[in-house]
Amino acid sequence: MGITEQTIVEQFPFWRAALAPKEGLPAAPVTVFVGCGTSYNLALSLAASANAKGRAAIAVPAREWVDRPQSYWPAWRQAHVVALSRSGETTETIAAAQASRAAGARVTGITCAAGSGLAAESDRVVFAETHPAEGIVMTSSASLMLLLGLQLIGVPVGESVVGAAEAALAATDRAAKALIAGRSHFVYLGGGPLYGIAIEGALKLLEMSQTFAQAFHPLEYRHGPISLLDERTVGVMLYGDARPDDEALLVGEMQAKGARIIGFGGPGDVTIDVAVAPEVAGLAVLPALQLLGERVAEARGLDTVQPRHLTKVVTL
Ligand code: F1P
Repeated sequence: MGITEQTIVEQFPFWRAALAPKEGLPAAPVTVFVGCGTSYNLALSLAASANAKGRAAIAVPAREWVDRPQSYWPAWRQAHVVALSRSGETTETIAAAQASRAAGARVTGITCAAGSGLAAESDRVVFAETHPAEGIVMTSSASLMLLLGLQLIGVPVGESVVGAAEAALAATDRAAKALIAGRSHFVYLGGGPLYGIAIEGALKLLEMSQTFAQAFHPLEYRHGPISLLDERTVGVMLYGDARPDDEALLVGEMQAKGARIIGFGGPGDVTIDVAVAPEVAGLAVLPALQLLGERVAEARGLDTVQPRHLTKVVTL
């Protein structure tokens, strides 16, 4: 087993260590989740989850929040900012925390690096210890920061989620080889909090395997992007709780046009059970999506420890 795969399959003890309940985020007119790359994808998912819990929230790429916060929220100085960064050293994310505080906003940092630059720029730091072997590709830390973020917005995360994630990972691994054989175009579909998770699944796959991957809200896919679908396509459907029947119809349409589908929580050529409350479904499927990237890379003979053009931390 390669090092990246180890950080995926061995992440669950770190989840269990992070389960202790946390004090929630302070009240604010708006909560702004910022980050870069994977951390931004997590921000997207968390903002959707926060809104569903009654906390007005948006997600903004860290550099956008530095350069033009007024484009994202008119009363941006009144925001509570939650900055996510595994390394705590990404220049744009530190700058977002600094700019927020300079404008009078308070900042909560979510990180896997307690003594980092982000920690120094945060009013409160929420930290989880991650797999020590994690390298350039963010795996275990992504799941952990999502877990922490869910706790901070009041979503209960318990042992049952950990078990469900382990089961989804194992089931995905059993299905992966046959599912991806001969396929080179991957489409991830998810709505609400699962949209950020779909984007993260696509990012993981393209970072690890240099394979074309895109993500869409499920029914948006029919409005143009479906023109690329053919017998080279794998569809990854993250079924939501709002309109699973419509999502299943879309899956049928995609299959009829040649796609092979892995359905998390609903029908496909392969179905992966996601036996958890909808508000933690994204967390439960994330390790399985990480492993899918690893399996595609493996099939292409690519090294996921040194992915092309990528570094662990992006600084300016
Ligand atoms: C953000 C990030 C990662 C990506 C790569 C470069 O890092 O974009 O998502 O995998 O390693 O940096 P961080 O701010 O979460 O440390």
